[in-house]
Amino acid sequence: MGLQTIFRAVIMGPPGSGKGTVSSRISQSFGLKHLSSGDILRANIQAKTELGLLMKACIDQGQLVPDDVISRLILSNLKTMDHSSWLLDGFPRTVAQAEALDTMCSVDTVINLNVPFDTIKERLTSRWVHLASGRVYNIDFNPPKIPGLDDVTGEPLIQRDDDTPDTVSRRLKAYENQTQPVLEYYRSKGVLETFTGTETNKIWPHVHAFLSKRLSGNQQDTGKA
Ligand code: G5P
Ligand code: MG
Repeated sequence: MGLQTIFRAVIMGPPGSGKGTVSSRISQSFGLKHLSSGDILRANIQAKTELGLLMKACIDQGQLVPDDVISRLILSNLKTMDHSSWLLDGFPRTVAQAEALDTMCSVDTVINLNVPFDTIKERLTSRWVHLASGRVYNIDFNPPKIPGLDDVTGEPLIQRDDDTPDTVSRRLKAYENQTQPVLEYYRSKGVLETFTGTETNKIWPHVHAFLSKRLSGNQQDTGKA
């Protein structure tokens, strides 16, 4: 544990750009622990926690939840992962959140999925998710083996309440206004890595190659230490 270098990554991109899909490939290939703010919020809603009940209206309307609430939630989760490499998905989403994260640690790399809005809209209305694991499916792109059921657990899949066309539009606006400035924030720190495309399967090999290089660099650092 002590010899290993910890790698801290963030994955960004508009709603539906494939953050969840690419994150699960990254955690399978490179062993980074995947932490998704949206998955954590939805788990709270499903468990009817006080936080979940408070945040549900916000999320269903396609608005961002308050910075202080989400920052506290994510930072406390990250503290429990002190000794492992991680990949943050869905956080930070505002400059205030990025600054909050910086008070705890610096980010080694930010993977930015740059997918056009037109491509995204139709993906989200045909998305099905397994809430407990965060696994995502798509009727066209990666359908479950048995319609309506999760491949691994066989449990039922659901559609997200915020995947209706109107709410998707609002989420895209929130992304433009509140999240795009975060890209600038990380670009100025020199850690932003942008991957552009309309298909995850074409973007993925580039992400894989980039991380292979970055992570082997990390291991060399370990060797020297
Ligand atoms: P989330 O949960 O972070 P979003 O809106 O950022 O939600 P989302 O919708 O989860 O992002 P994604 O993870 O980027 O999208 O994309 P995905 O699920 O992998 O892929 C989308 C669909 O496309 C899937 O069905 C997938 O199978 C399919 N797909 C992938 N690739 C392809 C392809 O190449 N082709 C095709 N045809 N399909 C493909 O946040 C939700 C809400 O929580 C709150 C906010 O209210 C937010 O709206 N929230 C926060 N609020 C404030 N601050 C934060 N930090 C917050 N984090 C969450
Ligand atoms: Mg997601």
